[in-house]
Amino acid sequence: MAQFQEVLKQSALHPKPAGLVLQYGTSGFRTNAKQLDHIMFRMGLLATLRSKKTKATIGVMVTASHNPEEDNGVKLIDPMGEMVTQDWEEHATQLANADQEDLLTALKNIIEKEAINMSQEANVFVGKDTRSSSASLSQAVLDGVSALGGHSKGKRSGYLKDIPYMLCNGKYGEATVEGYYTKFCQAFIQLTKNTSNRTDDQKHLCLDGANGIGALKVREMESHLKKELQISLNNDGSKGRLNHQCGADYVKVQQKPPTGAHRINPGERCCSFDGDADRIVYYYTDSEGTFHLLDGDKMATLISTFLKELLTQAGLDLKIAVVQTAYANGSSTHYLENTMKVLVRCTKTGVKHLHHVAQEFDVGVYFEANGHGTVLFSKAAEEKIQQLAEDTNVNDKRKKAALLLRNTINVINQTVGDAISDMLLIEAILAIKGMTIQQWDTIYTDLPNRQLKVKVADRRVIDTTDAERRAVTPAGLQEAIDNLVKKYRQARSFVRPSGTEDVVRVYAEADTQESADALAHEVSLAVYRLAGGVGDEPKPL
Ligand code: G16
Repeated sequence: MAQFQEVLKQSALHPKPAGLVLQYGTSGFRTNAKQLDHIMFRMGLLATLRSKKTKATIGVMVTASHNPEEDNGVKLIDPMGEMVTQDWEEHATQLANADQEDLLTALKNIIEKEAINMSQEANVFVGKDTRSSSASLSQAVLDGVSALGGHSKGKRSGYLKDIPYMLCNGKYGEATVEGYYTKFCQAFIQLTKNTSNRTDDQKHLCLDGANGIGALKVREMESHLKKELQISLNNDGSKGRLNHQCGADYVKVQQKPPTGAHRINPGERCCSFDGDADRIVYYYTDSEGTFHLLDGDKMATLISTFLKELLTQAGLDLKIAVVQTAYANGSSTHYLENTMKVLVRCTKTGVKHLHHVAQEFDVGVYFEANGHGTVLFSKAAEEKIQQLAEDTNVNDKRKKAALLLRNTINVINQTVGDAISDMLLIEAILAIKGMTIQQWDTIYTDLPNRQLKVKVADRRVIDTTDAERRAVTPAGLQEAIDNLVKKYRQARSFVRPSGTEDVVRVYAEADTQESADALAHEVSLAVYRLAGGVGDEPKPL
């Protein structure tokens, strides 16, 4: 077949380094950009096969999100904006690791297993972030697409989150970047139009763009907001490096404000995006200069409280749930279950896992503590809300709640976590509730916590169960963690291999920051000693 000859010819230009083995992880392939050229070419091939199989457009995103500038990565996006299925993740790993001379066999195996009609047309959207390596790596993806005769919808340096949005072929609005801005900004303006006399201070938000693509897109979008939200944009990419001492991951893990931002006034509402703008965290400093973080858990609580109140006012009996991961602060889970009386489910790390669980409910609010998440509404829920909003026989209170719910749905990007849409949603809720960031923060108090990383020779020696809350291997590790946790009050800790970096992640929480720090350090030592730590032993904080 001529196509296979072309694959052979082109693949020689994108050779696989001998002995390199990479795994499709939490969010696709991620590693140093220098090791990724062959992976990109092969993902171009795979996306083309996936498009032939689904008879729909597939997305390929070239990004390493929160990771350092020198890294890069790639993930495949299915036609409705979701990550590809587990089977296709396995195909991706196999294709990525096939030796150069076995590439065609690996490709043919997938074609056979999936019964793909090779004469079917294929379309692939390719998007990239602002990393310097992204231009040539996305070209490698395009080479893969064209080698198998696929059509590419351009090497777009667009906002990555509009790719899942556009893949939905207009399900959520007009499928263009301009349509994206118009839809979300109009919904925001609709939602906030009856909020009484907000001052310019209340409309003001300080945003750290992590020197990434989100900053560029916020600049383009600003005029659509008609001054209803007034954004001071820092780390806009004009000088600083991507994610370097800024961005959502830095702020969340370091628990301090980003550098490169203007001096934050006490009580000023601030937020940070990550490098590809799929995460957002909020923060402020109080009058004593103490930093306060409002992460994904706080956002999930604010959003689910707001939605639950509206559903009650609208008299709609819809099942709402919040989906979290093991990183969720114990206080948030306690508040949601015991005060809010909302169903809470816990899944493995990775939005793809949370997304699937959230789909089981009428209204599924899902957020990772790192600020990655969104809200999903079932088709039936959307229809009920729509009917009520149009019903002329219901009382004003129910109707008002239904209209607010309808506009809330319109401000949410249900395809995937999207920092811009999450920001507009949070801003709208705070405006409607007339709430300051401090008032939002006092809904519940986080347990002090600490996240650390440990370098080990091979992080795959750690295997986990129970949504990553318990380690199964290596022997003795979970027992050691259990014994350490017993020494502290209100304590919890777990370890897991990262799916995006070559490290083991350690999380600990306890009644005081000193205890959380000490526990995190002791658990790190246990990982270092029992799971093959490399380099210096972890030091106390
Ligand atoms: C990705 C995933 C997130 C996950 C994060 C960290 O985020 O999309 O769901 O929480 O990686 O994963 P891990 O702890 O396995 O390294 P991003 O923002 O880097 O795409």
